[in-house]
Amino acid sequence: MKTLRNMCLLLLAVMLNSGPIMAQASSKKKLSDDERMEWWRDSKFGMFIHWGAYSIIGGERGTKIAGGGAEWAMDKLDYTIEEYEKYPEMFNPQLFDADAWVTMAKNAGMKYIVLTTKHHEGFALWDSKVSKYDVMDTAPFKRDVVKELSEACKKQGIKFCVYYSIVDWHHPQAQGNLYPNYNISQHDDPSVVNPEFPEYYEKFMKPQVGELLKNYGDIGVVWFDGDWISDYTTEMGKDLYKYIRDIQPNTIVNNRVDKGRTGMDGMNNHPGEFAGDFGTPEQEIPDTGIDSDWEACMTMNGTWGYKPDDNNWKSSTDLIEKLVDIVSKGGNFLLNIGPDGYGRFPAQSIRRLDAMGQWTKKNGEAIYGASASPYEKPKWGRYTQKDGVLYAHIFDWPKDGTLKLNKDIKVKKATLLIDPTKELKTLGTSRELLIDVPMIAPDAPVSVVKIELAK
Ligand code: FHN
Repeated sequence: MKTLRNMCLLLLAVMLNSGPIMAQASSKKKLSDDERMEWWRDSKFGMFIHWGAYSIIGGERGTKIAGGGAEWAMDKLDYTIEEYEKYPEMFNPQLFDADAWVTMAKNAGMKYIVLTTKHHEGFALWDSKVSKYDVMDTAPFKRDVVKELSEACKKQGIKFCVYYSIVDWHHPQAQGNLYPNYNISQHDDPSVVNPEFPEYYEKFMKPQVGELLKNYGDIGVVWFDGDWISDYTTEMGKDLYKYIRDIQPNTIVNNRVDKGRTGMDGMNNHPGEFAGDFGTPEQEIPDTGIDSDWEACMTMNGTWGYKPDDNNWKSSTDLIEKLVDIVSKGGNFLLNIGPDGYGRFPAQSIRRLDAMGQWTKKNGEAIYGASASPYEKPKWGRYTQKDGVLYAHIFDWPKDGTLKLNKDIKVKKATLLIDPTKELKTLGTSRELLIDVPMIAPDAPVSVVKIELAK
């Protein structure tokens, strides 16, 4: 009797521990839209990872070097499907270490990771049952990258998110009008449509997206791309958004799930209602704040995928200022890494992550959970605000030791963010608010003055 009882208890424990992840995800309380977006709005800073078979190619073929992003190697270096297949067949990045990747993101101050689970080349980085063109069946690697990275994120407490390309250059039904004769003027040409695309959508794409949502625990964001092909319709976008939220009700989805934007514009600008939770300006930061959720994605050099020929690196100072600029306008910053074909982050990227981590460790209070500034951009930098506190992020330190701010700011107390013990002298005049600061920037490249506001 006792043995039977023990067996029942054991069975119950096993069921509770190893129940399908989907059941775990969907049994969670359904949040309101604001609750659902909360972690993402507070996070501000995430890591984009562009990794695939193109990371072996590095944007080079013989004497040719692909212009722009090296993740477009298949298109730009004129590979046929058969020629290109040899790269997934040699994908074996023995130096891939999911824990080390996540640690680097965390140390940089990033709160979420978006991995290209399948980019335009069509090669899937997880164990897909829909297709054999994946890391387990085609590649010698035989390790499920999505599984390892999602588990490392969970272990280290950061959100795991998936990028998925709608266009698929390996799939005969989903190449859009981009391949093999890419022509940007055809982006919105509705006459160029593959009548078999709906079959790809129903039998390939949707099931693949379903796998990502059912088998890898909570997915923070589903980040679509390749939405511009004429074959993909707004009806599919709305259907897909619903499908995703039915599986994981609290997941966030970017605006490229639908057809609300013109060409490559970041924000929706077509009339009508569109699915998607946030806009996606790419390689640009809007001039002013935008009154809806948005995330600027950007490369550290000029390419998303690994490209040793591209040495046009943005400086760490520039990247820190971009983070502040984005937060001061109410957005998130999704900063890209293009690991190589062995699984290593480029040294230049690691240096920049380190520098950003040093800065965010000291100044994170002025970034995470902060919102857009109510004041116009000052000449010397940017403002962010949170809980009755205004943060002045100073890019150009005043040579005369006096910081000039908007006259409407009413101060209770001002200090340097890195030295809360020493109160700074302030003087309100009819034209501006003046704050006495040290002659030398205490925390270059961006020093922050914390201003507690009077009620
Ligand atoms: O074509 C892609 C590109 O390779 C890269 O993935 C970026 C990231 O946002 N999105 C596309 C262009 O919009």
